[in-house]
Amino acid sequence: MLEIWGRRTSSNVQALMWCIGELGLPYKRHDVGHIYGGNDTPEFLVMNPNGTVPVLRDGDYEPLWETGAILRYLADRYGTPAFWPKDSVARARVDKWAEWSKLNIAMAFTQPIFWKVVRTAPSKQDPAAIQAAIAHLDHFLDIAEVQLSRGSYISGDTFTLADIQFGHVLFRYFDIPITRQDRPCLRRYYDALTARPAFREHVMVDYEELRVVD
Ligand SMILES: N[C@@H](CCC(=O)N[C@@H](CS)C(=O)NCC(=O)O)C(=O)O
Repeated sequence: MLEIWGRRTSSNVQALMWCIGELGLPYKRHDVGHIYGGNDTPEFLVMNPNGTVPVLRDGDYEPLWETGAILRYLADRYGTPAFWPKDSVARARVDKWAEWSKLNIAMAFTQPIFWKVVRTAPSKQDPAAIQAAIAHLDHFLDIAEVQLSRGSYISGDTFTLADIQFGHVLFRYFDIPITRQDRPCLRRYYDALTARPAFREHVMVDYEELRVVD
């Protein structure tokens, strides 16, 4: 049985839970972090000295942190060869897009845009900084748009671990009030993700508990 520590509203927890859902694995999740607290206790810090979520424990093995590492562990141990190829070259193609997505999409969206729009009081928001962050993200979304014009998924024609790292921020990207350029392939891709039960359950999660108001 997998045990997960992390609140449903954490984007990294969402990536992990979506992966667990896609792989059909049984789990128990504890609400930890942000309004739930619990990530600064001695017990938690023994599992993860960073005090961040998610943390995953698989049976009696040592607890894991860093979402990218956890996703690779689950994919390697429980994923199909289509989701996480056995062949080094094919796997590197998936991993390349997964890493790129974490660094250039998820990290460029969550703190610089989502936090500044939702987790910052309107009176303290900086529209110019938000617009600059959107322009930065747009550059990488243009690359994604070209890639998605070539195949149904971010690393090709198959749903893989890279889609978890790329797609898990798209619900919020399309939901918050920001300027979005017209990208038909990205929109088609996102619409397809919203038909996946695990994406609906673990990613399309209400984020009102995070909102900061004046
Ligand atoms: N690099 C880490 C980042 C983990 C992280 O920053 N998690 C956030 C939530 S997305 C967190 O723990 N925030 C503190 C909290 O929720 O209290 C990873 O990818 O897992």
